[in-house]
Amino acid sequence: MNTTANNGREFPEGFTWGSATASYQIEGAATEGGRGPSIWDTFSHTPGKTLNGDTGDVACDHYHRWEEDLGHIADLGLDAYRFSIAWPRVQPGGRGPLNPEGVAFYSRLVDGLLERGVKPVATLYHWDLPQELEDAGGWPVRDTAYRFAEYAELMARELGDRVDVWTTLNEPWCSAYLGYASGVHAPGRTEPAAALAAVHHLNLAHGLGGRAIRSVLPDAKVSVTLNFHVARPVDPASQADQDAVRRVDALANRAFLGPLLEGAYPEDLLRDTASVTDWSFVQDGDAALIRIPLDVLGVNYYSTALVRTWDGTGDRSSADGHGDAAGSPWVGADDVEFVRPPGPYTAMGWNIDPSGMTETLLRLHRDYPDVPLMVTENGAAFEDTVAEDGAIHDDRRIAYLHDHIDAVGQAIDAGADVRGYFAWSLMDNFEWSYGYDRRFGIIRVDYKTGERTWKDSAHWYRDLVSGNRLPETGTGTGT
Ligand code: GBH
Repeated sequence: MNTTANNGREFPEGFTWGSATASYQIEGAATEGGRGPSIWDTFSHTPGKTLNGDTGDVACDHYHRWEEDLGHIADLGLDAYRFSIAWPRVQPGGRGPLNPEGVAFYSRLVDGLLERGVKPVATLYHWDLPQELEDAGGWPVRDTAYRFAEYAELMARELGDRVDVWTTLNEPWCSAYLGYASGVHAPGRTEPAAALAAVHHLNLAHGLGGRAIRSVLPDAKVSVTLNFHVARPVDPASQADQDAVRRVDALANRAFLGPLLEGAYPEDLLRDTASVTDWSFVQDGDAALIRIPLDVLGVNYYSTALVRTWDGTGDRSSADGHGDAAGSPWVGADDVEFVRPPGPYTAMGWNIDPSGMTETLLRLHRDYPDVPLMVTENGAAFEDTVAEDGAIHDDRRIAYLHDHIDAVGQAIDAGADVRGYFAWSLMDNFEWSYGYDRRFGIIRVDYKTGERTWKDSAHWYRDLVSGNRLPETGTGTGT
């Protein structure tokens, strides 16, 4: 809360410190224990879809090494651990009865966390849709939302009373626009209208899923995690550039905040996308189904964007961070140009701009003052080098985490109700279309041996967590 010159920054008592992972990125064991295929199995096994053809078949082998990983979580002293449940592991075809062997895996994990005094924060959907549901149409199809609600209810029955926070979806922006518009994520479709239908059915899945959880557990804490885009205009004085900012905000942020928290899609979003779809997939009554009370809103934050309206002349830059995708994720915003923002950058090519974290938290606090916030992901990939003695001096990651946690502290000082912070990620893992090439972990994973090694950032984070205090500076320069 208070900043003192030399002692760094104290966080409010009871502030939750955690770290996060996701099922497909760490578990491996893709065909074991009765697990069915997900869209990410299909996608990653399709030539050309991921860097080096990497797949999540083995990943960090967390499915077998979960107990060792619990040990690291306990040694870090984390208050909470955010993980996701692989839908195709517990309900292989996305419908029908649960697979007891899959459920048992998560049950053991949750019990293991509780035994170590760590709160389980479970996400029901972190992108691994059962392939059979995609074969039936995927998220552009309304029935998928009902299948999700059924799955959510079954899991609430199995783990409900032991899970501290239930998160319905992780980053529906990615599921909808990267999965169905740009096609750089599974299932790799490039159909703009379908992407907007996916936006709606993901929102509907949240509402139906949250209601299903509460039907089993009336006091369950229900949340959803969104990834926020902070877009800034190239020329703040330009009306056209300001309009580009508004359109990005509508597609990326308000397409979710509107229905989830205000009960309607923004008018400007409907107007901006009118040439793509008439939104007839939105049925009477959906608004009421989607808007359910949120116990906490999860915020994932990584970087900012710089945008302008392309005037149609000169070379168009495409700094969307996803290379030469077949399509654009920015449905109906073809003339919005993403300009490479000033650095420094992480190994993802994303710019480092902690001010966007403070801005996001304060905006959400201003617009939804009654909704507690939790930073459910923040972190950075860098090219880590292993020193001769085996140490990993990841100063730049420490600096990144330091500066972003400080930015969270600034938002708290300014009045935002932020309850916790989760570092992405507990360990290096399958970074989606970038495979194993990009490392976000505070713990290194040797993919040949499976060995886990704490990076300097893990030691640094453990000290921070134990003191509930951010030291004045991180080591390194952040460049
Ligand atoms: C999260 O996605 C995921 O939840 C997690 O699974 C993943 O491993 C992690 O972050 C790291 O990628 O295009 O240059 O403007 C984050 C996805 C990252 C997508 C930031 C939008 C904007 C950067 N988002 N990105 S840029």
